[in-house]
Amino acid sequence: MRETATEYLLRLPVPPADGEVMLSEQDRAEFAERGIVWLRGAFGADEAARMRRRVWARLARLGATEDDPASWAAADVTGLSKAVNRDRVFAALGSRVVRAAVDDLLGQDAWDPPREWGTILVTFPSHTQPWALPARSWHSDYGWDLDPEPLFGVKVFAFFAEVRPRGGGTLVITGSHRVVARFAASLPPRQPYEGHLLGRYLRRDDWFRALSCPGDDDPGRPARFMDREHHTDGIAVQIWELTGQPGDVVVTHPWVLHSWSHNTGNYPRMMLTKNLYRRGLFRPTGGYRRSLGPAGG
Ligand SMILES: O=C(O)CCC(=O)C(=O)O
Repeated sequence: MRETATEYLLRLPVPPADGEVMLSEQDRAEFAERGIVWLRGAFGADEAARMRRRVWARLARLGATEDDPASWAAADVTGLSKAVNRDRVFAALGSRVVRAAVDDLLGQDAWDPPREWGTILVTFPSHTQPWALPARSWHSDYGWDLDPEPLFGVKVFAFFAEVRPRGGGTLVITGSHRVVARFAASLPPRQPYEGHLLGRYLRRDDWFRALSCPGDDDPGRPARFMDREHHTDGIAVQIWELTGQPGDVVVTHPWVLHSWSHNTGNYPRMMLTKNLYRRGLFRPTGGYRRSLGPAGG
């Protein structure tokens, strides 16, 4: 086992000497430390506008129209993503910039661009209560039983409408991938996968315990978690709200814990998210391989 969780996750593929490199050294360091990389303007504003038009066309069938905010509350967006995400307008998320950044993180030719580029996340504004930090929904979409190296995937978030602070953008716990890695490294060999073990491990720390405590309606709660870092055994964690302009993309480490958030803004939150995996991770018989081995094959 390596000495620190940081070290555990630092080994990204070495960029090819002659190929295109999208991420700077600083981006790579930020990804290793905080688990997040920003790609501003990763696809076109015009492409984002086409995505919005596609979503509004579908929403119109549910009774919600863009120019009538009073019509938004009644629209049930369940199933919206499945209904439209195969539309080719969303393939714009797989832009040259995004693919090159994923190449930098997973390695060239180590992953297959997906057929569909995402789940569409729409949250209408609600002003019935003040914006609050959720307690219960923090999770990662990837199991902690995956081998951390080589990096087994990345989770991509994209904005196709402007998302302002408190406008429903996904909340992420920066640095949490390292906490998950440290947890995974602390387990005995062949530990059976039990989802609750990670939650139990996190709650040993006051900060994580307070975060997941329901009914904490202290108005200072968001500031406690979002305005400063907390150090848990030497790893800095902090909650960041993903905000951005149409065409911006955020790539996160697959173990970064995240949650939905309330939209107390004035426009629906419109984002896309896609979980990408290293090639060969899934078995043809179902489930994923716990380890791909040093060669990743
Ligand atoms: O609605 C959100 O922003 C959260 C999305 C999420 O939890 C996920 O994609 O796993």
